[in-house]
Amino acid sequence: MPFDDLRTFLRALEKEKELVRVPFEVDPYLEITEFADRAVKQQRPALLFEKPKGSDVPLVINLFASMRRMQIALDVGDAEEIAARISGFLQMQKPESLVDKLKLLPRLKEISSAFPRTVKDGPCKEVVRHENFSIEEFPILHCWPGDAGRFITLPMVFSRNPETGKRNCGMYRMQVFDERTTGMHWQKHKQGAEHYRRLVAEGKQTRMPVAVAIGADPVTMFSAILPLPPEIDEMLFAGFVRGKPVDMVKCETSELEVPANAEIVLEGHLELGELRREGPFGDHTGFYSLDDNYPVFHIDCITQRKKPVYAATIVGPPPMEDFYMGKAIERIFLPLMRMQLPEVRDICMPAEGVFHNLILVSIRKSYPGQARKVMHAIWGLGQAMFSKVVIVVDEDVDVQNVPEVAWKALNNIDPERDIEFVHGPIDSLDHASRMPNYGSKMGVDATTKWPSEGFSRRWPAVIEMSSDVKSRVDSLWKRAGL
Ligand SMILES: Cc1cc2nc3c(=O)[nH]c(=O)nc-3n(C[C@H](O)[C@H](O)[C@H](O)COP(=O)(O)O)c2cc1C
Ligand SMILES: [Mn+2]
Repeated sequence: MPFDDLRTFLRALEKEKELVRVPFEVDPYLEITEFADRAVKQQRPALLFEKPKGSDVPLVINLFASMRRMQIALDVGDAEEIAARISGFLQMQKPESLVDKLKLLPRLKEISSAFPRTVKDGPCKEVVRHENFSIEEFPILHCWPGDAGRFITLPMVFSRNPETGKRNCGMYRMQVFDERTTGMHWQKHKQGAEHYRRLVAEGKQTRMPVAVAIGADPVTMFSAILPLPPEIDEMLFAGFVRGKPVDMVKCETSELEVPANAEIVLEGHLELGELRREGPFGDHTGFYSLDDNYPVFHIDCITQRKKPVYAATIVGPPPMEDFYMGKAIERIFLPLMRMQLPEVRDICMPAEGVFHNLILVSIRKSYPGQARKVMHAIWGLGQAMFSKVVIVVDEDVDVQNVPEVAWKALNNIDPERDIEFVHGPIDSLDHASRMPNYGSKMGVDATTKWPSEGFSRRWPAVIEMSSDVKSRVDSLWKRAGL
């Protein structure tokens, strides 16, 4: 059964010994970060701080910070199960016989349960405040010593595309400026920023309504970070993954909708054209991302549960919680990538590459130059465009095994011949590119080179022991006392 809200998820985690309560006072200023950082690196349970200093609202962190917790969150034995369900859809055939048609029925149910439902009311409306509120009531983290202030780190930010009316939900951090004002750190390439640009270009209104939900059922929370194509509603995807529609409820002050089961909802608006310095912020690159100008979010109304739980995460030197979320995304999106790039066998984004710096790709090579074709396709594919280094290897290389990739790839390249540089869009968090958002990327063709690619020498085989000798030594091993 999918979780109905954050608290049922917390109960499930507690039952599985995947959640620890911290009953004494801990400071959201830096101290909770140090707890969360050590907990994720030592693979300890999620942490529920019952008494964050200076707030009556408990704080939960590291909800998704292990493979196991990711599985519980998504209610699967393995993220690959979701990938298999997606593949099932993509490969759906026209039913020929009655039996085929009957087999389709569960699929149809799956589709119908994916659509979000609009409901009249929900727990996120237990308390509605148009006045006399302050976000400083919540235990918002000051994560790292060099941060510009407190940041809301796990928000689901809702906006609408003014041209198509389609909804978007993205996770964009929000720096607290005062009791009712925050930053809105949607980077240039993200959907919230695109909606903002569309509204400015239309010139019909001066404000952009935005709603922010904090804490919900885990699949809905997770869906906010998915790199979906712009016009696909994250709430639809969440409903598909949950096998149950996401209930959405209309905001008090705008036409936007938010998950009815949310813990806390901040309703507000941006004044188009108003920008303010945001950052620095200790980011998921493991470095402080530089300060820059971003829109300002004005909060008009807070709706919440009577006793809300505040959900947060920290990012920083990897691996952090977002690595595990990213790993699940990698698994879920592989079949979608393979629709366009069928030669791709597997991909891996190692933790040290912080998603955008490194992607390892194994391919089944069938024609000359195919590794380069795959690199360029990745640079043209949604948020994979940010991949600063793409390393393409043959299908016999296990890309999940980073030492194996390093060993084989380094042996297989003639650097001047096999490395290619391109210019293009760069992740906003990259601090090394010559200018923000624009710079160079590198592709490494570490596949076996063919005569049809101009390689005329012989290519050696990888060393392997014969299997009969292996099994004989298996039996002698113990006799040797090893
Ligand atoms: C913990 C966490 C924090 C994030 N913070 C930001 C952020 O501040 N700004 C941003 O543009 N993307 C941020 N992201 C990445 C986006 O959520 C991600 O790119 C998402 O796919 C964007 O959705 P969109 O394509 O609908 O805009 C963050 C991701 C995670 C996991
Ligand atoms: Mn989106």
